[in-house]
Amino acid sequence: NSNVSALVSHGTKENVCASKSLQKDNFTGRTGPSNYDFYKCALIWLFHGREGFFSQWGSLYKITRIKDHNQSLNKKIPEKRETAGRRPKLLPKDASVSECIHSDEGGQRIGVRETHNPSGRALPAVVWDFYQNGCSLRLLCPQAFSPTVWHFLSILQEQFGSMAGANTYLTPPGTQGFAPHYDDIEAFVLQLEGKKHWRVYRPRTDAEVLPQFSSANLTQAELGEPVLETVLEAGDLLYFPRGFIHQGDCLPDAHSLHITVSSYQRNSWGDFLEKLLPAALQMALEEDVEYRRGLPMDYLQYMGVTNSDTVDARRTAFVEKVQSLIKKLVDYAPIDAAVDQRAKSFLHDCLPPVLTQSEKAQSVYGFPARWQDGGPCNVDILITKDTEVRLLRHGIVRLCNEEAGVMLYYTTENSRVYHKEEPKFLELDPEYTDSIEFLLSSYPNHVSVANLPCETLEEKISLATLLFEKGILTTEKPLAKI
Ligand SMILES: O=C(O)CCC(=O)C(=O)O
Ligand SMILES: [Mn+2]
Repeated sequence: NSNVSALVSHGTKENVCASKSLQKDNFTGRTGPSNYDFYKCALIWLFHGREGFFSQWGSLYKITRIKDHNQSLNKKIPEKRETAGRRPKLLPKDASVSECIHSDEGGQRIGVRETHNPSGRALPAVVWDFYQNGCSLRLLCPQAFSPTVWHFLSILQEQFGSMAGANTYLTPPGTQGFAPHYDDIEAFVLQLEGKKHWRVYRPRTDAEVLPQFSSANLTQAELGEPVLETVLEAGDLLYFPRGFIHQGDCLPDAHSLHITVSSYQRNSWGDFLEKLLPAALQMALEEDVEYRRGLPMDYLQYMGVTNSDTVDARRTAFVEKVQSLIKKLVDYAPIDAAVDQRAKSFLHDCLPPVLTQSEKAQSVYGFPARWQDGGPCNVDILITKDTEVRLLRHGIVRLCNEEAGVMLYYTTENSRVYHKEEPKFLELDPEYTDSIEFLLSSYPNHVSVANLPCETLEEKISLATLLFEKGILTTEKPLAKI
């Protein structure tokens, strides 16, 4: 019963595509990820490993188990429980907000939407009261509750090289929760339960194409004709690019539960330049006296908007000087260092990697609790010159050369909740950088500790042990426990 709808924009032309009619040739010739790339990714999730994906959807229901508390609401909701007998926990503070078509006036809905974000915990009884009164519920950060979503997003973040996030929306039958709007992310809407009627609109102006920020709520009067109108049913996927206006409403006979997976927030060339240009100017100021010379004493008199129509040789000279300094900035732009800084914040945004059972056994997590028989039990990690090691994943570390020294940023100690942990890094003696690069270039092959390009065997073993303890390195065979 699955179908894939995608709105794929190519240049100025949009195509509504069903998967069968999608031709790759229509999407070539662009730099950066074309919308085709995003769409292809969506198809890969859906069709490859589909069995695994769908069979694991059970765990998504965990998110909505608060339904258990209100049986009357379950009438139209199929009974699907992940783990019998487990009572839902309270959602953490800020885990839920709701929004609704509000206010009946003389029995008529007038379509005013309000966002309710009561402080404190989202208590099930309160949440269900909102729902029964026609509110949609938005559950933030499902990856913190659901291992499936965590796994799913952790793969996507690696694929996209940009943080992947998610929100889950539950809407009662016959209502619309959110006003039309556009978002600042690439959006993948996966219908989990029930149905939702969607209308999607192309950006209205050039300024709204691939926007850097999300829109405010829009009114129907501000919209033209939808470029896509469709009803999603459980298992369907809808992709729409950043900036496409969308609105979803429930049919009278079905509730809707969907998850929106998002990526590519603030990940444009302009966002990169926002980091790079101040750094370039900083370098130029340090290295080139031209940038430190004083401005002309009289420039306030002939420059400025009020003087912009005046013909004046001093104006021409001023403008040319600015242009030449800007052009010269290119030579000072620390492009690779700025990329490393973005990588560093990306690593902070990242979900920690999800480990398979065998990866766990081959990593520091294979070492059991260290409290035994009423006392601490020392489990030493014994890495020798013959131990075969590799990085757990290629994308989990980044070397950054910073003023304070060489830092190795890593994701393995991140939280499933966005930025709950500070950025994690190790300060490394610069002589260890070759070993990190060696591990990166050898990936996914194992290398023996003896082959790490450190000076002494002691250094090789202590570096490997440190990285193993942080969950960054795994061993080819589970280490013997001492
Ligand atoms: O379901 C809705 O009403 C809106 C959801 C939405 O805006 C989204 O998933 O991005
Ligand atoms: Mn949205």
